[in-house]
Amino acid sequence: MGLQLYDYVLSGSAYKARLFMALLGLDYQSVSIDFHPGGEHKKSDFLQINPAGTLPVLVDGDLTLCDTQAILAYLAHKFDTTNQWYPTNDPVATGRILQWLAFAGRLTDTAGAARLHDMLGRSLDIDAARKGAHKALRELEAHLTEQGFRGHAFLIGSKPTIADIACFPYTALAPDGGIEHDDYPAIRKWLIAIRRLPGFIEMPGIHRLHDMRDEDGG
Ligand SMILES: N[C@@H](CCC(=O)N[C@@H](CS)C(=O)NCC(=O)O)C(=O)O
Repeated sequence: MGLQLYDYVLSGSAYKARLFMALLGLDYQSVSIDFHPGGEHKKSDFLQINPAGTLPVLVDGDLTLCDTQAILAYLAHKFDTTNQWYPTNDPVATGRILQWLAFAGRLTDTAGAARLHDMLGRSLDIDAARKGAHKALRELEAHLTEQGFRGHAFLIGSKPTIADIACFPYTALAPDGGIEHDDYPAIRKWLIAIRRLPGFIEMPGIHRLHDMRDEDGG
């Protein structure tokens, strides 16, 4: 059997896996989970697959992987013949990618949480979530501005890696949680660069480039 993804259409985390598989040209079977309103990811059948009760989950034969960033790393190692997306032969790039994969977790916990609050009525401290998201976006903006000075369009260099894929969805979806992009020009440019990648796919809330205002004239 091929790849299987436990999936939910509105999940930014599941979209990371869907997007990366599309960019790699991989086929997979989607197993749709009723995250909302059904809460199927917290029920016993799903908890046997992922005790953490989170989406997505990737199954490849005997392997079950439950963390989105781990899924991206696994897919890159197994299927990326170019060694572009996760160049583990380069210690500096590896360290930097792992740093941004951890940062992606902060985006999920802040911008992603604010989106759950605003879109699905999740009860949480929305002010803390938005404050944390803006702090993370300021860090991302500063890094991408520096990268721009070096002539680099992406987080690690001139080519996209799994770090970009991990950080993209909750940055792009931040306005769904009341976190606007107005103060982050370098981030807006980076979001467009990712949308330009061959094989890019959309999700609700992240449209294809031709639906957007193009900010750099391309
Ligand atoms: N650290 C996990 C977090 C993934 C995550 O938070 N997924 C969301 C869906 S986008 C989820 O399942 N949340 C459970 C919930 O809020 O009930 C990962 O990156 O895989």
